[in-house]
Amino acid sequence: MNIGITCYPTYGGSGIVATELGMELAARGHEIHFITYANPIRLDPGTPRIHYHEVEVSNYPLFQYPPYCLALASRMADVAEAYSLDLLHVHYAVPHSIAAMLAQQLMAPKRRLPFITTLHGTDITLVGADPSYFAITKFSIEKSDGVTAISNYLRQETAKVFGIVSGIRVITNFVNCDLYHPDRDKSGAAAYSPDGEKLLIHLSNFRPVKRALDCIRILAEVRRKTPARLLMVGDGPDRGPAEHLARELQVDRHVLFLGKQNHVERIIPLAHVALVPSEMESFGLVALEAMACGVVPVATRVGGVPEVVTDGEDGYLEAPRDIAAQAARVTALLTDDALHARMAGAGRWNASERFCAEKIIPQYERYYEEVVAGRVGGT
Ligand code: GMT
Repeated sequence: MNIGITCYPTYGGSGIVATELGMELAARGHEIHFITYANPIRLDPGTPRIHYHEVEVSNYPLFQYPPYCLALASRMADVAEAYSLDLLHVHYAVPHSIAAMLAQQLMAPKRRLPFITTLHGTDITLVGADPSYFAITKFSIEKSDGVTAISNYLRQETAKVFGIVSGIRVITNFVNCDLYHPDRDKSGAAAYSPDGEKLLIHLSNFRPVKRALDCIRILAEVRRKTPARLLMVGDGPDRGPAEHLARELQVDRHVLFLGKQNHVERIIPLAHVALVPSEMESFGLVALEAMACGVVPVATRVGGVPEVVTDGEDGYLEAPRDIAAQAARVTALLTDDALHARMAGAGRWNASERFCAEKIIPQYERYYEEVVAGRVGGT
């Protein structure tokens, strides 16, 4: 198939899922056309059957806000025509779904161009529910030829927020289990922990919803009981405040801020525990990536996370903001090797059995076929 994919190309789970989906589909023989304003961060443009079409937004003094959505819609229609796209698949409803709907209308005099919207979370729970975006987001979801949600939780939220009750297919996020795998001796950890302390890791876009500062608080608690170091991967608004808090709590020598990293699969397996203290997650991709790498997630019991992490079996779930409870779980995992090995093994097993790319990508392929054949109605 010839598939157009649009996503936010920056650091964020929805862009990562879209990029990895595109690369998996290309590996299975599809021609994949990314239509975005920048090269998605984890995309290797040299990959066979991967094409990248940049959306340029021209500016003019009259425009206080350059009309990105319009530029995206016309680029989508151009690419669809030039490369005979069978469908558009957009990740994150706002504004990609609206742009796809316009592209479809631009193409309508020539031929049918179906589009699928994948909902990732804040497009429904925050942005889409904002009164200024509510009606247009609901409209574009309803006009989509297919809609997928990354968890059952998000499908239920979409019903609650938008009253859209049918026609949403749950296709969960996935992980490439060959790329993300355990590193049993963790010898590379010495580069980050010369004294041999076990590593904790946090990866996010450092937005307030991720509660990156809680990771610093958890580390300070854990270090009262056992040595540990923390790797903070990513960047965003809470990075500065987290650095400040580390100095305040006098753990700054034990925290390394690594910034944005393109190959997290090389860093995650070096850690023992992944901290995912988010206020909200519709899925929790980082928890899954950690499990695939044999790193035990200590996460929060929010949104779709319980669909990924089984509490007490392959990770722990605690209430958001409960630093003492999360720190106690981390301490137990760092001080009890048998417990850690058992949970790390269960995580790797569950990640491969339930969320491996080989299991999930065919679900997208079947859905594409249904949508192209017109067998899936609008919502
Ligand atoms: O977290 C966000 O601000 C938006 C979005 C993103 O682009 O990173 O994250 C959502 O999509 C991820 C990938 O599907 C999920 O793993 C995250 O749980 C989800 N974030 C939220 O629901 C807060």
